[in-house]
Amino acid sequence: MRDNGNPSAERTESAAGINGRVIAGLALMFTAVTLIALTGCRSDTPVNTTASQTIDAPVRTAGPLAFAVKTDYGAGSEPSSVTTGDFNGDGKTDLAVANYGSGNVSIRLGAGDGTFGAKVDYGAGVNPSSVTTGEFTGDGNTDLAVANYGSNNVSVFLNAGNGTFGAAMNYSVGTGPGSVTKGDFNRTGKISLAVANTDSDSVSILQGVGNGSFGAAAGYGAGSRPNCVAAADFNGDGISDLAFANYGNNMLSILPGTGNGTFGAAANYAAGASPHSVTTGDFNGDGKTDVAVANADSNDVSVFLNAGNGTFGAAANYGAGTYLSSVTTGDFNGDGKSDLAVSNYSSGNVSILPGTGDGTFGVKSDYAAGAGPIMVTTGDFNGDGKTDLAVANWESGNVSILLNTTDFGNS
Ligand SMILES: [Ca+2]
Ligand SMILES: [Ca+2]
Ligand SMILES: [Ca+2]
Ligand SMILES: [Ca+2]
Repeated sequence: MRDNGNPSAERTESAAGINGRVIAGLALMFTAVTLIALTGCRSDTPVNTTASQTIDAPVRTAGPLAFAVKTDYGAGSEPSSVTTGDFNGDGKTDLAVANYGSGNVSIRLGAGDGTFGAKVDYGAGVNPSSVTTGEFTGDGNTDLAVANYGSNNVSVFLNAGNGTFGAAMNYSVGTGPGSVTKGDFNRTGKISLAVANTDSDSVSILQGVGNGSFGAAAGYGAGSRPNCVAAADFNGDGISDLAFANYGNNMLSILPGTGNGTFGAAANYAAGASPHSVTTGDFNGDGKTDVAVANADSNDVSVFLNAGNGTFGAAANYGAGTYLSSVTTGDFNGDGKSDLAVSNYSSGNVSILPGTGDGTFGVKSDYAAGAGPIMVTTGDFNGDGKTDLAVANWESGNVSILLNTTDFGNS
């Protein structure tokens, strides 16, 4: 259906289409069909947060979901991925953005009132496709890892403790890495990295040493064109497993972790057309981690409920906007139930699908982002206890911040 040729060549042609010609419609078509293939992935590991939200949060009478009109902050060229963390340790949530076109990562420190300070850029590899946070050294400061699609490596940036980062240390992975996430895959208490290699149909595991360096990558098969990887414990054995969105064969793949840093054979589940992003959460409140996948070509989200042993039933599908590029979880209306946030690349907005708590989702509501939103992530940017949104807009070269203004009611 798509991406049968050389993806790098397609992306080069696409970039030329955007930058070299003034044929907006054609450029948009190229972008939507090819560029988005490389990201749109929730690269954090939200399972713990989601579980605590679902189980521990007080049940409240939530008002209608509402977000303020977006505020935009400039990024580099073709921002492909955004994540959040407290990089300077002031208790306020900051932003990290990977820029595909400019080969760097942009940091903006949060002021705590929903606004952000000036952008500081750090050079990464060629065509960064994904950024995640982790504590790689044990000093309590949040570090960064960036997957570089064009240079087939991962750049690790160590935090000096004040929100500034040292020069990148680069580690080779497979071909065309499209996504990076973290986990303790060998139960050493040290954070390792899992990288989905979109062009070599594999995952690379970089074992964390604990001092900020990583051991050589070990590779495993991961389906056909894995574009996004998420780590979570699906079978409840206390060991991190991996989930992949594979747009080459329209499958969700689950790789069980063995606990020594290796993984067992993949189990595959049918998703919609061209799944590009995967996230995890407990959608029915049974304490077992479920999965949601955003399907670009079928314009819907596939929700897979965990049978309890790490296997999944058939997907239930929920429509969102057009050309879904990413999905993540959060409790946006304060009812203690996990909801879904989806970025719609071609519609230029974000859809929120409210969770009912029984594993199903209600009618979506839409909120405007920039042009070509390729990834949405969450954070509380103004410290009011309500989960806000940050959206990386590929075509407009910025990040949209949408503050949650929902009336959570009395707790
Ligand atoms: Ca901060
Ligand atoms: Ca569940
Ligand atoms: Ca909710
Ligand atoms: Ca907030």
